[in-house]
Amino acid sequence: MPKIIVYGDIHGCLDELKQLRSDINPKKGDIEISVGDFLNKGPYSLKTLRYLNKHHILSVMGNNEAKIIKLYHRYQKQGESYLSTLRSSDKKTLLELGTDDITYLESLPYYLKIDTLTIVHGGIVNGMQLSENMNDKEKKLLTQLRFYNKKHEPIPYDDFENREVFWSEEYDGKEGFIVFGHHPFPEVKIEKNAIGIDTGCVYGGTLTAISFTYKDKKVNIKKYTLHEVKAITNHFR
Ligand SMILES: [Mn+2]
Repeated sequence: MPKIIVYGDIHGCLDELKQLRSDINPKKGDIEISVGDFLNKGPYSLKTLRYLNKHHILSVMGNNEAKIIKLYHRYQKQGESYLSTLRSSDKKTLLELGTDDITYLESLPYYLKIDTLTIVHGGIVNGMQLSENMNDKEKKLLTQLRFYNKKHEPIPYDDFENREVFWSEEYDGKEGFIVFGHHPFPEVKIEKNAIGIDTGCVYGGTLTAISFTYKDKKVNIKKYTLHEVKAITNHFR
């Protein structure tokens, strides 16, 4: 039976991705999708991008892909001097990529929906409707959402003090069952209407994938399988 396979945040950890794929052994007809943040921080950004394309693995936009696109355009404008302002891993990733690669990154969708399954990198706020013409604020949430404060407002990553609840704990399911990444959890974060599969491979955790059976254009969200491989090392020290 055909499957939909979604990979957690790869962050250039190509060796682990290859190991995970060899464990899963995808067949022709399976649909493979990266949850975004397949590049940056880890060892092989460009090679991972090429590998995804070669194996027809789809991806949604992660905040790291969005960031590299932004940096690339600033670099084009400001020239060499701009590079010295960047973090070393951002700079390394940026310099690996060519114009065609950036064009590919710019083509990534902010979400993918297959039947009742939805894939986004960060998360979605209840009441938000996924559509082709979302504004920049909504796109930012899709790639970056993590915690709400007491007033249910999304807060920036570094506002540790006001973390009240993680978005997926309150998600109402109206935009489908969501597979997301972005926030590394020590173990897969399982909710009623969502599942977080970033298990921090680049930080020495594991690379996780989730697979669903896909028959007659129907995804069985109740019945999924988790796959994981251990990181070779902490790639981001
Ligand atoms: Mn991310």
